[in-house]
Amino acid sequence: KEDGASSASAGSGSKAITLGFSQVGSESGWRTANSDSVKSAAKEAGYTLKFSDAQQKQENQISAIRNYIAQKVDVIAFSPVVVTGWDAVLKEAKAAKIPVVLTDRSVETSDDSLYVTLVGSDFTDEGRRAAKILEKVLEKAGHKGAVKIAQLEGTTGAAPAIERAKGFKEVMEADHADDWKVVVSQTGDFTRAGGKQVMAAFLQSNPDINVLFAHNDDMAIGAIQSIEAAGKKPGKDILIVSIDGVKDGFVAMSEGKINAIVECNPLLGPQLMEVVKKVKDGETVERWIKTKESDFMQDQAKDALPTRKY
Ligand code: GYE
Repeated sequence: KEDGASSASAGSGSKAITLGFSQVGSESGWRTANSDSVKSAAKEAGYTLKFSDAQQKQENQISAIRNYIAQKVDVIAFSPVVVTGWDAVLKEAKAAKIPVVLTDRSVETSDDSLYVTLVGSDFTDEGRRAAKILEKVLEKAGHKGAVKIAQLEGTTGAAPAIERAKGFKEVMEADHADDWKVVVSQTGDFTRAGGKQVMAAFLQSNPDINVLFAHNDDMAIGAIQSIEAAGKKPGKDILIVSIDGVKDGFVAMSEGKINAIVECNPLLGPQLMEVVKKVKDGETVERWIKTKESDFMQDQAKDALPTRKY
């Protein structure tokens, strides 16, 4: 799906920048906010943006990138759906002398020269923060006894799924080896429908689950439907921690259904445009431009909700 150029204001002067952006998809509230941020920041900066949505398929992203190379855009930016399998197309971009900026998600590559920088969050740290905030949630709920955790993973092979699981596990194994256990873990592909379906199966196979760690709010929201359908209270019978901090996540938290949220900021557009300009001008940029974010407990939800920007 190609939206084509969405900025008409760039003109044809020597300063005009054409940016080709290949988006993962439109799987979540986070993604929608991220796409909006990229589009509006490009417009603001006066760039010509070529934007395409890969519908969570790597082959679509690869062909979008090939298109941008053929169109000789100035810079290519993309948010890779999974971490592996990019070397060939990135080498084509390099051969065409088109710099590549990663946004949001990272890639695994043996050749560091294949991309200039990553603008995005530290997902391993988000996983650690999720485990740390779960400690507070358990304490607040006065929870005693075994902690039986269900994990809803993001898209298999995607950086945020791999790293959030890793960070969470790290804290769990270091500090809670005796009392916490992930009893079931499966992908819900970062979607509500996925979260709902997988949680329903979890509740069948493991009715004694008392904690849900969801890699994003959308899957948590889907899971809440299945928890309620099973006659249980989300946020009470099953304590829920998720990641992102989208508006619907905050709504669920203010209703008492999510216990805590680790924020992951999708508003990467303005930073991306800055970096694109520097890269086009041949300036050196940091290898990883990290996003700053916070954590929220349920009792902060009502106050925070009106100020949430996405
Ligand atoms: O958490 C999820 C989205 O890559 C950080 O992708 C992003 C993740 C985000 O679908 O909601």
